[in-house]
Amino acid sequence: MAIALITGITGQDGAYLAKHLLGLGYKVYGAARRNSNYNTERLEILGVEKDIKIREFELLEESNIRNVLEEVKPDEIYNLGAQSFVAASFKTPLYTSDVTGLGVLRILESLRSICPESKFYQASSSEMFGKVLETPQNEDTRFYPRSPYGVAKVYSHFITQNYRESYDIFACSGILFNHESPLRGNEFVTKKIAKAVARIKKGKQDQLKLGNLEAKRDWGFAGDYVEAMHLMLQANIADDYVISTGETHSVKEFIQASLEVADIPFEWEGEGIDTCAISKKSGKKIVVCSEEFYRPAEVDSLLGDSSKARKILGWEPKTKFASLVDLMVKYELENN
Ligand code: NAP
Ligand code: F7E
Repeated sequence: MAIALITGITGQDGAYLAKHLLGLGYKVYGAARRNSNYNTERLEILGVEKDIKIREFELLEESNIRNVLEEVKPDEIYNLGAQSFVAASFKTPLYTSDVTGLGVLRILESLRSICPESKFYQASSSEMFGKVLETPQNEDTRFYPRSPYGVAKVYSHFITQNYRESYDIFACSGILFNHESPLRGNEFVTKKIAKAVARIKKGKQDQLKLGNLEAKRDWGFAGDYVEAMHLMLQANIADDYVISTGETHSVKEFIQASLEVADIPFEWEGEGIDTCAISKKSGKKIVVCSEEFYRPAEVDSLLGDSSKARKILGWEPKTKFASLVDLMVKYELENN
């Protein structure tokens, strides 16, 4: 039975990947940092928490990483752990660089001496493209990160590549574009919108306050994207792959589609920071913009070209924008 170790097991992708690998017959170890108690809520929602062996794991602590690798000796390591919220990275740039950037080097150094045969997956990000230098973005597009998070991911991307080339480690990076699900963290824009729209529909919330509605993202479904992570480690050659849907939509379009799914009639008014959505029923503003949610530097528009992954890995996204919005808003209407 193949053994997989997943860091960031308590996060969105950790839960979906664990479920996917268990389904394929893997023995799954989940690496989680010590809190007052482990946040296993997402694993419970997917019904897999009892099948995963949790090990204490802190990306800031190399001795701890070494101990886990010595005990588990995984065939495959999926490094999904990170300070992953871009907005927070402007407030904690050093911490983000340490966890999201240097944390990867701590794993690679430990892997190199303890289990050099382990295959390694690094969670790279479309945030590395930032202020994009070409559209759509593919594996050859130059990086231009726009946040401490994006810069840390560029570091971890290149250090992964460097260990592959220097030490012949089977190390891959998946350059994943935004991927969402009902298990997405509450602070990310899609979950924030889906949750608020359901609450507005039920009369539990009056208004949704957001930042830049013009930003565009290539949004996919996390359940589809974790399949690509696994496929990368099964390929003959270790390499890097863009994973995306090939469609881009603005935050405003996401709101519009969400309000339509919840059957809330509305109309847009104003422009830029004065944009708001007015309920046709109550005449009140149900969506407004606030300076508070704008970032010091923005990634305006992302659109991925995943033809390499489609060709070599045989991967393709099954869930497109409309279905993603539908599944996220309906989940909130049923469970919120
Ligand atoms: P997420 O939900 O924020 O999960 C992040 C995970 O990292 C959580 O389990 C968190 O643990 C853990 N973590 C944070 N700091 C840690 C530390 N110091 N030591 C050990 N673990 C730590 O993120 P996600 O959406 O699942 O994304 C997974 C990975 O893909 C991340 O590396 C992210 O940067 C990257 N990525 C995500 C996307 C996307 O659209 N979702 C796109 C591209 C790349 P706690 O539960 O204790 O906080
Ligand atoms: O923002 C805008 C915001 O925080 C998307 C992470 O998983 O994907 C994610 O990073 C857009 C941005 O995701 C609000 O300014 C407007 O333009 O959902 P987000 P992100 O920053 O794209 C990448 C690929 C990762 O790797 C990251 O780990 O939406 N926006 N108003 C807002 N965003 C938030 N969060 N909240 C707002 O109120």
